[in-house]
Amino acid sequence: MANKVEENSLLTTAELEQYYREMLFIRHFEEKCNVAYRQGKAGGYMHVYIGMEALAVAFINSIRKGHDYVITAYRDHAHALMLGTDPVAVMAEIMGRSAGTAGGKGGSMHIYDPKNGFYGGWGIVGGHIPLGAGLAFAAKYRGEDRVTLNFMGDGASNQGVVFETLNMSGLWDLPCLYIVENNEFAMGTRLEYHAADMELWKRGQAFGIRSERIDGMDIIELKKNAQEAIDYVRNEGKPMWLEIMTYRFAGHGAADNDRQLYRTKEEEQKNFERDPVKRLATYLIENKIATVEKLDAIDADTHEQVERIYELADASPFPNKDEVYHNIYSDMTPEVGH
Ligand SMILES: Cc1ncc(C[n+]2csc(CCOP(=O)(O)OP(=O)(O)O)c2C)c(N)n1
Ligand SMILES: [Mg+2]
Repeated sequence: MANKVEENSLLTTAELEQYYREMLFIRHFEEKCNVAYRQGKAGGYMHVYIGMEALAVAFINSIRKGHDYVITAYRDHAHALMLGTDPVAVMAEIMGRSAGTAGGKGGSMHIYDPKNGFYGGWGIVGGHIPLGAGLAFAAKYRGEDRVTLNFMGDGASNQGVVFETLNMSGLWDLPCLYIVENNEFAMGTRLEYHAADMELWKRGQAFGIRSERIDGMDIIELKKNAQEAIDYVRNEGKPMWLEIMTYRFAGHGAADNDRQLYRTKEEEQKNFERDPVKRLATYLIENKIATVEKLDAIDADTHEQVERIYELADASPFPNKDEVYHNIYSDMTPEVGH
């Protein structure tokens, strides 16, 4: 039977445990990616989602998976994992192997899996925002009730093309949810050095778009707000702009080894206390929804899963020379009724 806590949060014990498991799975997956990078098994650029796990978990659990569309920038592993992309294919892509989502040609920044509604994985800051609006336009034009989740960073939200896209979205009522993952940094540039107005949530308002700022570290609150926003976009057939307050726990990318050049250890420590995984663990234990032993078992289990994923990805060969022109371009036109 649902207890008081569950009634308040409108989430069941099973859902809360699922989100805990998913956030931990992403965290262990990302930690393993960092290991792979240090081993020289992942090349190029790689950016992990540690500290931000609640965002992908809350939003992607609030859509119709495989029906709705998702697009994001290069910090993209978690979005694919949450949409149901084979985790071995994600890890193999990061390691440049033929079992990867793009046969090992895209790498970490270009995970792509349209069968699961994932349209990438893009490296040019802000470049994918109009592409996401295009997905939303296609859905509207075809009379489909699909929602597009268009994720971007706080830095990306300064790009000129974002404002053009918002104008068209407001003008044409595109069913697109813009989600600004405000992790307080654009590479080594702090928010206060890159944004004239740090209240990024206001930016949608200029285009008549409903706009809000939401906490991104409390998965219970976030899940409720994410569902409400997605329902609004789907039911009203209108865009929405959200700023989600989070923090990037790791460096910008795997090659960023000197975070103290742009932030202090004290600041980091203060923000690590906002950890969405620890926060949910405390909530589950204090409210007697789960025991410490249960949470430890989930931790060990997800850790073990990731180890196996890594081994399978590592067993996949590098692409053959004759595959060099495969998986380079993709027709992004969403298939009708996929
Ligand atoms: C058009 C363009 N300019 C610059 C870069 C270099 N660059 C890569 S990531 C990044 C910072 C983006 O920060 P943000 O949008 O906040 O995303 P986050 O990395 O925090 O997720 C920059 C400037 C780029 N990839 N594309
Ligand atoms: Mg950022």
